Amino acid sequence: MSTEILENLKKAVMEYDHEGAATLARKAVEEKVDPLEALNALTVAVRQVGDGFGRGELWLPDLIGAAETMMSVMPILDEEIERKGAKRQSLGTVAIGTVYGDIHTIGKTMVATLLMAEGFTVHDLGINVTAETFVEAVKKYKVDILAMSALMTTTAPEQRKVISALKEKGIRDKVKIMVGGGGITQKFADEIGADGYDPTAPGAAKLARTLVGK
Ligand code: B12
Repeated sequence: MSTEILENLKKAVMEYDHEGAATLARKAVEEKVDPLEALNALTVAVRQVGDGFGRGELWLPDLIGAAETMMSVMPILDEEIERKGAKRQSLGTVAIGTVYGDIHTIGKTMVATLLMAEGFTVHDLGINVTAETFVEAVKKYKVDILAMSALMTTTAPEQRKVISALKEKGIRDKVKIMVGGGGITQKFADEIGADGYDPTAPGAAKLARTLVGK
């Protein structure tokens, strides 16, 4: 049954069927399907559309349709994930955002949700976040971990810029930095001097625990 729901969820995203996807997401919650698996199914679907776009077989409206469908159902699954992870002591404070010039929000929001579910206090700075805003957030919220997402080869270098800005302000060593997003690799993370990288949202939550030693 759960496999059928997940397959139908994928199909709904690929067909931009908002209502169908919402109904299936609610059904998944009711039938106790692991919300992480459901999120994963949505991710697979949106990536398939992205691959089609990359090959020139699909168009920007296809990308937008799939992304909007996924985003419209994420709150249903997020609520369930947060409910499951509720009532824990905070493991630390995280500020997260998608870097300047980049408006991709889905992966960043997934990571934010899973960090919350893991037990972190999370300040989501949103998308298109400038280096200055990241630096301000580190100071303002006294964050333990700064998490940055970048989806494009053109915006990945922004992560290096943020690390340089933190160094200039003399606060680089006060915070752990983790990076991710479709445009990032372990090699790149090492090159820019990040403390950690992971290609998945569940992996990001585990990495965050390691970074704060918990
Ligand atoms: C959906 C989408 C869009 C949507 C975004 C909607 C939204 N509100 O987010 C829209 C249609 C708006 C869009 C626009 C554009 N897009 Co776009 N988009 C995508 C697509 C299909 C999926 C992205 C996504 O949401 N993936 C699902 C999430 C869950 O994956 P993720 O973000 O990678 O996150 C996962 C991990 O990376 C990790 N993670 C994420 N963040 C972090 C952070 C940390 C700290 C850690 C540890 C882990 C982590 O956890 C997540 C879950 O496992 C990708 C294709 C792809 N294969 O990714 C193209 C893609 C990223 N886009 C691309 C392009 C070119 C564009 C546009 C320039 C198109 C255009 N011509 O206008 C614009 C750019 C706009 C801008 N300035 O940002 C290219 C980038 C190419 C490149 N390598 O540079 C891609 C790869 C498509 C392609 N194959 O060509 N896009």
